[in-house]
Amino acid sequence: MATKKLTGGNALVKRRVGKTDEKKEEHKDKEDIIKVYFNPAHYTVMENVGQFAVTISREGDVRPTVCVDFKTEDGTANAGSDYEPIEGTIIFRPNEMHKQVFITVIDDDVFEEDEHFYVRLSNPRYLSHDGCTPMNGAISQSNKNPPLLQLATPAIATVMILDDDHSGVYSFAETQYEISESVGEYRLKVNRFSGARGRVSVPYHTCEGTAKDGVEFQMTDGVIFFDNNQTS
Ligand SMILES: [Ca+2]
Ligand SMILES: [Ca+2]
Ligand SMILES: [Ca+2]
Repeated sequence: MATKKLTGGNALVKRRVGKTDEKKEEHKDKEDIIKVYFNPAHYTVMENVGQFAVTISREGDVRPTVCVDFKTEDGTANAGSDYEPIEGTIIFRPNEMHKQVFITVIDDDVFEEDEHFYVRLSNPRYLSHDGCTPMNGAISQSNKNPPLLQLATPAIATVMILDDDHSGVYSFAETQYEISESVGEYRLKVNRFSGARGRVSVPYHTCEGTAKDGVEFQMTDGVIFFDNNQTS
């Protein structure tokens, strides 16, 4: 009967409570469906997070014990090298509305793109005394018409792993250079530090100071590239 928790209720619905037929109608709308889903569906974690939790929620009648299976699934991230695969069954006991599944992310020293994987729910079902019964099977003698139990959207959670293996910080080797007018072409050294992961492009361009373009120097711009592990 307690439907306010779920919908906020409105006056119309509240007034109906008590009338058998109308009550049944309301019952059908609100309590005759139990939904399980991820809440939220998107998670973003650092590669060095270690363990983190995804949350699964149950909505609708909170009295019966229900369970649902979960399983991780590769996206661009791979089980065994980027995260530890896991599968199992979550059980919602009476009055439990939120459950967590803990997943371990594998840290390495390799520069990677940010990668993702999935956690999928399946096979929601009632829990009988001797274990989980098939989906929407009878719960017990006391309830001949158990609420419909189903997965709701999102039944798949996406986990984004942000790589923490740094691609580096870039600077000129010196803050000032003194060169003679007759030097011709002069090359400046650029250093990469605090990480050297991945191939990186660094755009550059000259700007006028007191020296003017076309008079004291020639404007130039371009891009320099650092290969993976290249530091200068
Ligand atoms: Ca990784
Ligand atoms: Ca790392
Ligand atoms: Ca990495």
